[in-house]
Amino acid sequence: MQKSFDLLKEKILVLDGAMGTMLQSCGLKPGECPERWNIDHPEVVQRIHRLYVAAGADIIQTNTFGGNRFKLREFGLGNQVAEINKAAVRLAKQAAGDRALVAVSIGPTGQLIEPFGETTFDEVYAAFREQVTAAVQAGADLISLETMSDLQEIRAAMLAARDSGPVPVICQMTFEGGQRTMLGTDPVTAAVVLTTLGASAVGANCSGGPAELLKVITAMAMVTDLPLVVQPNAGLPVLIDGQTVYPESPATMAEYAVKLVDAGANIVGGCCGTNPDHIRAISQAVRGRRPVKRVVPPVSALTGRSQTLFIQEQGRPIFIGERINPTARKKLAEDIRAGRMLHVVEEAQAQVAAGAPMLDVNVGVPGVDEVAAMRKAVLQIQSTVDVPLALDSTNPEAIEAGLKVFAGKPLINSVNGEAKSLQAILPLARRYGAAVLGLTLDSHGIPSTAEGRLAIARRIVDAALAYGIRREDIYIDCLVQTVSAQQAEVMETLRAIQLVKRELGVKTILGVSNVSHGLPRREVLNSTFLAMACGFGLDLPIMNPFDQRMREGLWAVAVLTGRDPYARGYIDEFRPALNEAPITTSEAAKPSSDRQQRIYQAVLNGEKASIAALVKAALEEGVDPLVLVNQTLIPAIEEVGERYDKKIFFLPQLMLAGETMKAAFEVVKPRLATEQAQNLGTIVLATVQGDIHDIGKNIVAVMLENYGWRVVDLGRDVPTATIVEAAVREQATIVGLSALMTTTMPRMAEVITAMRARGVKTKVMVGGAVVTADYAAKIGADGYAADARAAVLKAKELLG
Ligand code: HCB
Repeated sequence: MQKSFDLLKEKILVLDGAMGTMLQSCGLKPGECPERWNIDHPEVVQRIHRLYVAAGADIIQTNTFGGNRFKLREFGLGNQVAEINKAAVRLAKQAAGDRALVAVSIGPTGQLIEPFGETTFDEVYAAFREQVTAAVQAGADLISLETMSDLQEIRAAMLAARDSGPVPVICQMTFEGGQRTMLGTDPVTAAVVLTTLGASAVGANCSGGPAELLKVITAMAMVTDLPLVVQPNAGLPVLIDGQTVYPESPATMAEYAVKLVDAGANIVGGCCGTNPDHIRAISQAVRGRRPVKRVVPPVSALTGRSQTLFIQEQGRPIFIGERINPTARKKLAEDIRAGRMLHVVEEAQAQVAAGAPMLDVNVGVPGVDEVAAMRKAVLQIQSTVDVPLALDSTNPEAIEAGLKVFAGKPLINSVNGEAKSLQAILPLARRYGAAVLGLTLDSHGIPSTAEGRLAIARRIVDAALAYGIRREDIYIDCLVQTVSAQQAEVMETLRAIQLVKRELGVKTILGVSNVSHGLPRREVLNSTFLAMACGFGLDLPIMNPFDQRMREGLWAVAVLTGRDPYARGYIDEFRPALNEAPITTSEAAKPSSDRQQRIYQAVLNGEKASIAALVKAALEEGVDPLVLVNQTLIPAIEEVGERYDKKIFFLPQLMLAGETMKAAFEVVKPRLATEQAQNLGTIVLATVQGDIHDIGKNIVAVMLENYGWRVVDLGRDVPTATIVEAAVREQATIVGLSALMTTTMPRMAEVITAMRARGVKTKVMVGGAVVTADYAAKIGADGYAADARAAVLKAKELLG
């Protein structure tokens, strides 16, 4: 029975290994055309295929890596593309029988595509189309796009592959050092773009060996739910006695194959330097393994060539810079009309410099050839700034021109609820792997109610889904009217945002500044409306990046809507520059080892999740728990306090540091309390009412227990009456009070007065950062302790 690509749902599929290096070992000379061997030496090519099938390959790849017209032209074979590719597929099919699938191997054209070179997207598309069509006609089961470094080239190949018939397409790029392709694309961006383009599997081949590709596969696994494919080289080649040698053995490649499968790979094979021995070892190693189940939450993302912008519900909201729009901008319109694009590019650069993570591009000047203008603008903008673009036009041809030349995943701005618009735009989004912005208007205009807008949004979303566009790639603009003309409708827009998100589960977009047309001080209205819209759930505002109030307002939005936990981002953005002079910690209290230094830093950073492990490790290494408390933890929290004083830190950081201390202390505490001694008596401890600081009081408690006291810890924020009650009930020898604020210190006096008024003679010891010996004496306390050690001594003294 013929194998099916669907098998990868149940098992790991094994791809074959290298063809080129195998042909070389069979006599292919340097400079000779490998693809010609499909015609001249078919028996050799077929023998290699058979060896791979016998080694356990589920998929074998044809000898057509350079079988496109550009490459074949170099050997005078430019007019034999169909013949060579068809012959190659026939050879592979005969060798595969029903034991393996045949994938036509499609490598790069070797051309530099615009803007880096002269070759156009259409020319490259045509070359791939010719090659893939021949291979598919000859019966190729799969299309394998491989060793691509240019995102534009693999996009063109992908379109050609999809246009050649319903054959699964596996897409592989090659990454230098596991980080970026030669033209700068990172694995995440590649995966996002290829997933939206409709690949059947994405991944990487070639590169510098399996260790590098493990990083690539791990990164891709986070952002795509597609099957992952990987074909590493047998390591980085080295030259030994004039021979190119690939270092990795079959056993090592097999070990890595298992690691790659564990990282999420579904299809594993080999590239340069691998041979049937490697594939046999890989096949044996992955036999019986089932694909790892990956749960990848839907990812809303747009990309440039070398970066991905995630539109998520965390952090500062992303926005789209709106300034490349000639409406009412004479100089820009003139620049576009003249086809110069100088101001367009300057405007793009300035917006990105002002912090715009994404740009809208509208070149709709009356009378201009918008198709040519869009093409040129996109090419030139992308040559200088690499951010995702929103291609903004009412002309589908202009949109398509932009989609072709933009290397990445753009946003189409826009489609609306009219059938004509949906039919023109949605197929473009699907074809070119773009996200789409739907305007809630149709032939009747913009509905005045939120419900009316929701109805149109639903129509757009349903149509987009029917075209195969993923829900996470649909953005709805609920359109705001100007408040001066339609005041009652502004709140309807906001309600619509909420409704659309809740009912349709898509992201929302809004051109914010429309709201203020016709009114003075537009920036006041714009920034307020922006904040309101974000409060209602707006995901992606379109706005002026030069409006500082709006830009900064987005940081405030992030804090106020809980998108910026502990206001970390806000504080980073707005705190005064860090004082260069280091904050001094006394010599004696300085952490002495790297480990302690790390713990010190962890308290400063508020790393409450990792502190326990760090402290545990330090204790296991033999650090004295008391030393850890006195020389690392306490100095660290004190430095937090100093930073707070100097307005370098703010309340969220104080809170995080406090929680981190608590987590650290949970680990240290049992170690401190192991040395039990005699029972000296009972001490009732409390932080006084109104004060929630208890780190110091907790340390005092542990130390007292450690020295033989029974401690009744009443906790923090403890009412005076409760303390007095406990002193009597527990027949306490000493009451220990803690206060850390000038506002709560008087509570200590209140406790002493209440005790004495009730005739309770129990001795009282006081402490806490703000308390002094003088103050203790003034309120009639029996003792004062500056730190936990002093508290132990003072308690003993009070015991007499
Ligand atoms: Co807090 N806080 N804090 N805080 N906080 C302080 C105490 C300030 C000094 C910071 C500042 O402004 N520079 C300040 C008080 C200023 C003042 O009154 N003059 C302050 C403020 C203002 C506030 C808030 C009002 C902030 C706000 O909301 N705007 C708020 C108060 C809420 C409330 O209590 N109602 C607040 C909140 C917090 C937390 C929650 C974020 C966190 C506490 C977490 C917790 O304890 N579970 C916190 C922290 C961590 C601090 C700092 C940074 C550290 C305190 C600390 O743990 N020190 C502190 C700044 C500082 O002190 N440098 C800042 C380390 C311990 C080991 O020292 O002095 O407590 P310790 O204890 C020693 C010693 O005094 C003695 O032994 C201990 C061990 O050696 N000892 C006793 C203590 N109690 C004893 C009792 C005895 O009988 C005998 C000895």
